[in-house]
Amino acid sequence: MPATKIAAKPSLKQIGLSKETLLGLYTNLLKTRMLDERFRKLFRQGRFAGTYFSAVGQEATTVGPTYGLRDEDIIAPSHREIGAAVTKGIPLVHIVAQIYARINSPDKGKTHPCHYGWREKGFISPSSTLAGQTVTGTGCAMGFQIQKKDNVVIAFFGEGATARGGWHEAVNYAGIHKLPIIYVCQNNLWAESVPAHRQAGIKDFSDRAKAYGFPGITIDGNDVVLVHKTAAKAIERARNGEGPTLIECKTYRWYGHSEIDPADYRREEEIIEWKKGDPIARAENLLLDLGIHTSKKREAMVEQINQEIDEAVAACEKEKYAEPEEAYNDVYSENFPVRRDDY
Ligand SMILES: Cc1ncc(C[n+]2csc(CCOP(=O)(O)OP(=O)(O)O)c2C)c(N)n1
Ligand SMILES: [Mg+2]
Repeated sequence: MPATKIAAKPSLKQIGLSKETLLGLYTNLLKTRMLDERFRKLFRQGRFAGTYFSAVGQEATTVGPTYGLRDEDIIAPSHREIGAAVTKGIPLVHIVAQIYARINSPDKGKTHPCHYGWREKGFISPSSTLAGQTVTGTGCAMGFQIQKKDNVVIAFFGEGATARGGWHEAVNYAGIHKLPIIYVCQNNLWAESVPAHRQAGIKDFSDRAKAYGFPGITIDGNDVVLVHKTAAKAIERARNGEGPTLIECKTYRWYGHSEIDPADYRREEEIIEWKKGDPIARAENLLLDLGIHTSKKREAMVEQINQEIDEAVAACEKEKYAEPEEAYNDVYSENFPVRRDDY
């Protein structure tokens, strides 16, 4: 009888990350997933208005690059970056208040759900115009370069946004000036109902970087270890003044474009196939194999996270909406610290 091959269990050394980093990544993945699923439920219950853009299935693409950043580093997010908001350390109560558009939200209820932002943690409130945050983020990277600071910017966007003119202008500028920015493309194969092959004549969106003179790489976006390590290298490059990197993370959104989209333009088999590669389950299995996690620990984590979410939701549901005059506050800044002629 042929000997059965037993797959060797990985070691921490082979993975190349510390136990603390792996547990940190996993905790943020789990928290993001639980918060996201809770928001979907709360929306269906009619507890907040508008819609909700779930990022379930894509968590590793945002948690991986954001974990370990400095407070001074800047995130330029789009509409599916709940994982970056959680991982950068925006308090849950601010995240929930943003979704509920209440006065205790950092933007005091000015913007649409999923436009998280908090100045203290360098998290820019995104613009609804796709790729708008790529332009603002590139401007922030220019600011760091002018100020001779070794901070970095991470700009997130979907593959659909890379067709926008502003996106190309921003990355071209970053390539010319070797700006400290990492562009993370979450290629979830769809831009609303438009499949990726109807959005571009290329298979890998990282190829776009070639035109702008900096490296582009395509990776499995559901492998949080790979995403984190790839981003860490790009961050180091940026801090060393070597310029931008484009990282394309292949991933998949499990649900509709937003909660009001039944997503019936997708084949059931495609969804089933991608769910098999669930980034949270993959991270969890790795930790179990490494012997640094147990199902009992998971239960305790789930209980604690649920309690934190319950408290944040209860606090926000008690809050008021802003008065209409609030629309005029915090819109323009009198304070422009960077002088263009210093450049
Ligand atoms: C300039 C502009 N066009 C259209 C929209 C409407 N819109 C919002 S998200 C979206 C799809 C974006 O697809 P992608 O960039 O791949 O991100 P994903 O939603 O898949 O995460 C569209 C068309 C918009 N916000 N801005
Ligand atoms: Mg997309």
